[in-house]
Amino acid sequence: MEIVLASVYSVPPLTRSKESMRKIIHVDMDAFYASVEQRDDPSLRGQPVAVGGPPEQRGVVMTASYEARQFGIHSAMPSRSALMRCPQLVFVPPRFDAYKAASAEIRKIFFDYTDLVEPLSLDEAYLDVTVDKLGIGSAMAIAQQIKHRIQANLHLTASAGVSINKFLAKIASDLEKPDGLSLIAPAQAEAFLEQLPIAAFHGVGPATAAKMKAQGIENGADLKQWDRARLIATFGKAGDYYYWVVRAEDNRPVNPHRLRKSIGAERSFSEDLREPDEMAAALVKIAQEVHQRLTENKRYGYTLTLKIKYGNYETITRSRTRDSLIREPAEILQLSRDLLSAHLDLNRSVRLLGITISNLAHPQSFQQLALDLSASDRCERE
Ligand code: TTP
Ligand code: MG
Repeated sequence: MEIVLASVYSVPPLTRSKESMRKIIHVDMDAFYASVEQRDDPSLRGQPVAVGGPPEQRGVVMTASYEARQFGIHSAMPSRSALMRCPQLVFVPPRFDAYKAASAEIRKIFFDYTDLVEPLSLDEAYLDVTVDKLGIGSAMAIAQQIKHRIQANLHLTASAGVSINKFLAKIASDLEKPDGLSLIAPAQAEAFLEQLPIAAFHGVGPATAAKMKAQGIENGADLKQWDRARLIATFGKAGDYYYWVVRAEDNRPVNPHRLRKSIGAERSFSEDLREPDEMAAALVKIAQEVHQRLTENKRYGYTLTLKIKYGNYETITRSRTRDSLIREPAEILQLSRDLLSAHLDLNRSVRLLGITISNLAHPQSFQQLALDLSASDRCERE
C-alpha cells in the first residue's frame, strides 16, 4: 500500500514532552470485502471465501476470508492457484456498492470522535484524537468504542492500532488481527521496532526488504546502525524516512484532505495478447477510460505510466513525464503506444495493460496552471 513520505523528509524529530504528543488511531477492517459477503449471505459464513474473478476467467483474488487464509490464500493471488490450494474455495464476485456503503457508515462513526480522519482506502483510515469531540481523552477507549459500534451497527469486525504517530498506529493495527486492539506506548516503541523484522516496516516493500537484507539489515536494530547520510545515499529520499521511523519519529499529520496521487485504468485479457497491433488497439479503450476519469475528477497530471503484465505475471512499468499537463485522449494514447513499442518484449505474451497518470496538479491550482504553464507554476505539483 502506498505511503506518503514527503512530509517526514528532513523534519526535526518530535519532542517527546507529553503535551506535544499526539494520539493517533489506525482502523483497518478485517478481510473487508469477504466479511461483507459473509455478513450478507449466511451460507458463506464459516466457509473459505475468495472475493474476485473466477478461475475460469483467469481472475485474481482481491481478498480472502480468514477461513481461506488458513490455506495460504491471499490478495493478488491468481484464482486458479487459490483453487488448487483449496478446492472447496467459494468464489464471489465483488459488490463495490456494498463495500462503499459500509465504508461510508464506518466513516460516520469516526466523525463522531474527530474531524481529523484520513481515509486510505474503503476499509482503512487514520484518526487524530489528540483532541476528541466527546472529551473522552483516552485513545484506547475511543478505539474500543469505535470497534464496538462497527460491530453493533454493521456486523463487521475492525482492528485498531493506537500510538503517537501514523507509522506506529498502522503497525499496531496489524498486531492482533482480526478483531484486534493494540497500543504501542511511547516508552515501548523503540524497543519494539528494534526487534521488528524489516519487512514489517510500513513503507518497506518486498524489493527494498530484499535489498536491505542483502546489506545485513534484518530488523529495526540493524537499520538503526546506519547513519542518515548512508541511508539516503543507498535508498534515496526513502532512506531519510527509514532513519526517522526506526527511531519512532513520524511527523506526518493526519490529513483529512489528502488528494489522490494518480488516476488510471487497466484491463486484463481473457486470453493473452501476442500481437503488438492487438495491444495497441487495446490501449485505445484504456486511454479513453483514463481520459474519462481525469475529466470526471477534474485532475490532470504530468506523468504517464504504462504497466505491462506478461503471461508469467512479471510486471514492468515505464513512465514518461511531460512539461505540460497530459489532458487529451490522443496524447494519452500516443504516449502509451510510444512506451509500449519502446519497452515491450516481443517474445512474450501480455495478460494485462494499464495506464496511469500521476504528478497530478492540485485542483485549486489547475486553472492557473492551465493558463500559464511556466516552470514556477509546476512546483504546485503534488
Ligand atoms: P486489506 O485491508 O489489505 O485486506 P483485508 O481487509 O481484506 O484483510 P485484513 O484483515 O488483512 O485487513 O484490503 C482491504 C480491501 O481491499 C480488501 O478486502 C480487498 C481490497 N483489496 C484488493 O482489491 N486487492 C488487493 O490486492 C488488496 C491487498 C486489497
Ligand atoms: Mg483490511
